[in-house]
Amino acid sequence: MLTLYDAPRCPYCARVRIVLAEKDIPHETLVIDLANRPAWLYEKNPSGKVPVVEEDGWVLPESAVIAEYLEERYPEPPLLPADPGERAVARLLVFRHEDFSDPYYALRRKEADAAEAFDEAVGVLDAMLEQVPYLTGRAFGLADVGYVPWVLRARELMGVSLDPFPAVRGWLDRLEGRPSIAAELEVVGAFAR
Ligand SMILES: N[C@@H](CCC(=O)N[C@@H](CS)C(=O)NCC(=O)O)C(=O)O
Repeated sequence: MLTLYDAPRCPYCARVRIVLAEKDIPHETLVIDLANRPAWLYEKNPSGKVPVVEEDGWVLPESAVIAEYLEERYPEPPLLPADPGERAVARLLVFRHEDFSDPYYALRRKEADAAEAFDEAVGVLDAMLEQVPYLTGRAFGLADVGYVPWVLRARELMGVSLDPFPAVRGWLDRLEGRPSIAAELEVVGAFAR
């Protein structure tokens, strides 16, 4: 049985929750209180961060690596395109996620000019989504999973308006129709209340 060491607020954990839900992978969840972290977490991940997954005593940290592991270990339904070039482009987006998350965290820290910088980063996604329905390309997949937790939190918790970004809004509408993302929206809503 796979165990996810999880924190509901954590968007990196959300990536793993979404992949587990999409693939309907049997698992148990152990919620970690990040404000009062158990010492044993550092044995599983020296950085002390979540998410971490564990399967039969084997542990793996890092959300993007976990997502790829789950994709290979549980290939159905696929979350990467069949075409190697399209797979590479989806991976590139996840690899460059900090181009998006850096302005997101700057906005969360209320740094000067952060709102403009974050809008610019959302604008980059909007331009991509004018060309293709999903960040992963023609179908939903790991690049969408890689970004949606931050976009949901920006909209729901940080008051970011997506009105100027119709392609992002259309993408979110499509994603919110998926049970995995609807469940994540519930998680975010629970700590917004
Ligand atoms: N690169 C890591 C980042 C994970 C991460 O930053 N998790 C946060 C919670 S959202 C955490 O555990 N923070 C505790 C800390 O930084 O000490 C991943 O993708 O899994």
